[in-house]
Amino acid sequence: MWSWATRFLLALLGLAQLALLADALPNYKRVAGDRYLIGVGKADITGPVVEINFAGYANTEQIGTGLRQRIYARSFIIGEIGKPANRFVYTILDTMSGDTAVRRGILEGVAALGSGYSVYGQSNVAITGTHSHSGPGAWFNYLLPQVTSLGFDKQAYQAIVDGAVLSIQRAHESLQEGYLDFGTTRVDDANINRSLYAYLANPASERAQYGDDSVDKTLTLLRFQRASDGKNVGVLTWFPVHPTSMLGNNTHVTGDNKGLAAYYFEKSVKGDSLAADGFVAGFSQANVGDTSPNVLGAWCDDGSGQQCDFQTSACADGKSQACHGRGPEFRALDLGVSSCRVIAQRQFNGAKSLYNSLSSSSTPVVGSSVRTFHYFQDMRYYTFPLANGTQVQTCPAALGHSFAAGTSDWPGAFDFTQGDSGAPNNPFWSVVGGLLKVPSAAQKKCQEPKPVLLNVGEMETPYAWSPNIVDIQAFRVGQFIIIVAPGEASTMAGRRWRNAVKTAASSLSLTGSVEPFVVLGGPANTYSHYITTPEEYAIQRYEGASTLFGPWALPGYINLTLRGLPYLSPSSTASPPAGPSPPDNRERSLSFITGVVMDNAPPGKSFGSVLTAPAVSYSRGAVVSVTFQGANPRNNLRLEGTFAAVEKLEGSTWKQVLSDEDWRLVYTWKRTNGLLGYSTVTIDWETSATEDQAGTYRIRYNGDNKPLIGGVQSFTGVTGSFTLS
Ligand SMILES: *[C@@H]1O[C@H](CO)[C@@H](O)[C@H](O)[C@H]1NC(C)=O
Ligand SMILES: *[C@@H]1O[C@H](CO)[C@@H](O)[C@H](O)[C@H]1NC(C)=O
Ligand SMILES: *[C@@H]1O[C@H](CO)[C@@H](O)[C@H](O)[C@H]1NC(C)=O
Ligand SMILES: CC(=O)N[C@H]1CO[C@H](CO)[C@@H](O)[C@@H]1O
Repeated sequence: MWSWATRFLLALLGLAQLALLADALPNYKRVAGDRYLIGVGKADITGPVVEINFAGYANTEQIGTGLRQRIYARSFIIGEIGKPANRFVYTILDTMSGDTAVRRGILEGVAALGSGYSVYGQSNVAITGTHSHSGPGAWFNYLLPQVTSLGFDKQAYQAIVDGAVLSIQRAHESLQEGYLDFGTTRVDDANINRSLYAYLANPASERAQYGDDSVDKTLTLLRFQRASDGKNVGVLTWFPVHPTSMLGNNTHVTGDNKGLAAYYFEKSVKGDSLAADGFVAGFSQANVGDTSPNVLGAWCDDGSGQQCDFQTSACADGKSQACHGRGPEFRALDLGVSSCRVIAQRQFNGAKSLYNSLSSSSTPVVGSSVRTFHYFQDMRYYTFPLANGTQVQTCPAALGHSFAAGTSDWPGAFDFTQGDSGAPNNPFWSVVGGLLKVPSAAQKKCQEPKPVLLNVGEMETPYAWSPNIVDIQAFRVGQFIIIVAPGEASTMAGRRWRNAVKTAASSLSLTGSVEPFVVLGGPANTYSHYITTPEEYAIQRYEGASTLFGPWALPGYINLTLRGLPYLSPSSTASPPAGPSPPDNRERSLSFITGVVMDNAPPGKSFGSVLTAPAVSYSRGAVVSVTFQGANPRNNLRLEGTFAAVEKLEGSTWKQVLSDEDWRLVYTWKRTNGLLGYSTVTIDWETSATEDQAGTYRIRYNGDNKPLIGGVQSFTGVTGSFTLS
């Protein structure tokens, strides 16, 4: 019998052999870092694409009519070898934000996967959103963001939860030994500061450290490389830009500029000898608060040809309704589609050239330990000292007057308190609007100089309106530290937060002799709106007005993050006390969202009948548009599947070449007779001279109809063939 020591030596030899094998492959540049367990996974989270309000712009009229691009959860797992407890999951959802209800559902779903998954829990799972403004809403835990969506929708919620759980399962099943390395690059033309007036309130000496950058221009990329053959399995990037390229009147689901950048990246490595099958590209959000993708600035659409007022964003009429940020392609009146493509492309280009350059120069992640911490903190009157010793406190959540005005990325749709446009037609608001409470004296004082418009933190009827309890969380792998922010930090807020963590990490020797590297990701775990610096808060533009917990919110978050930092020490085996549980509003949430009653086809037609056939031929660059007799897509979300497909004739068989995943294939549903349940589906294929081959094609529509009585039935419709040349 061999002793355990002999076996251990043999095992080591085995590993060394594997490493030699990989090093022998000519194309792979071995990262000289330490080994970790790494895994990546992606899954579909596309909820109801019609008849549900979109999350982000809080525009009641922005209700889904279809799908341009399916949305996804992308999960990344990093762990310590041989120590299952020391591991974390970083999930990016193509949604407006992380959320308390969604995170609870995901943790429950992961736990239900069985004993191998018991290592994942509160401490080590981060649920972040890209902050896209072009996907279905109605999944929020708290009342305020439910107002515009008319409440909570189980189907919308469950689609996100199930897809996120599946992405984590896939990442877990793909766990293997590998290396991590990272690099940074500048992406200069994909974001600007939309609240420069507030930014300029930060001290000149502090701003001077960042030159002319009133937003962060740095994109950070973390590369995942498996040890077995040196292939890359994924990348995780951080870059701050609002995914508001798609405008507030777009009604097709997309992942906006982050989801599209991820799509471009994943497509670009298909078939690449350095990339593994199933490669996942995550484009995570960073200190997004005051950034905009509308890089041509904010202009008054009132015929005046003027820029919006620098201080207030108002136009000549004294209001900000006419003020709109302009994306690079703002002249194309296509609901932001063209601008979105450009901003996505710019992020993708930066990330891809950085990825390519990592083969010759990158920073390996070293120090084999992985640590995490998480705790819940009640932000109501948390008292702590500033650096100069002055005691300050955070406050119950509240939103100020400028919140109602919205931003130059999209003006506020209605003023909640005056209830003018929009509000009277909102049955949800009719029920809850009367419950608005005036702020207590302590709250008023605490929030100064914010004039409180919505005193959400002191309103618990019929259930909590906004979070008072937030997630404080950070991860560390080697010298790489991730702050998981429960809100949208402004540019300078993010810098201060990262700098404070970096300084403290150094003085606590969390990363040994290697310099710590800190990123900030979010909005994650719960959506607590904005986080500005105290100086920006004093200005009370939209971002300051939306900083829920008062002027000292940022110093408070920094204090709370630093409090947890010792748990990231390689020698730490402890966790902080869990803190108070946030309320679970999933079962008590109101909903005025009605389900599908029935679908029918008019006499002489059946579901899937072609109503508008394609032409005989098209030249590349043209739009192929066809229409079918349809049914409500809420009957079956077809997760991991497709409503629309382009099929190409290859030999004698039809092969699917484009699906809902593809940006250039657009699915639109239209109710044509509400009483009788008739509807149509239009599928538009925006063909491309560079991306599509000439050939013979046809278009397929997969649908599901709901009879008045009985179960949902699937059907498919297919057009005749046509040629593309
Ligand atoms: C959408 O909004 C933009 C910006 O206000 C406007 O220019 C455009 O005409 C609108 N499009 C539609 C179809 O309403
Ligand atoms: C954070 O605040 C607590 C009091 O709540 C204080 O004891 C601690 O020193 C503060 N930490 C830092 C790093 O300022
Ligand atoms: C400490 O700093 C804060 C924020 O800059 C300031 O408001 C306060 O007056 C300072 N306290 C003292 C004692 O200087
Ligand atoms: C560096 C940067 O993004 N600067 C922009 C800040 O925002 C103003 C308008 O809001 C632009 O004019 C600057 O170019």
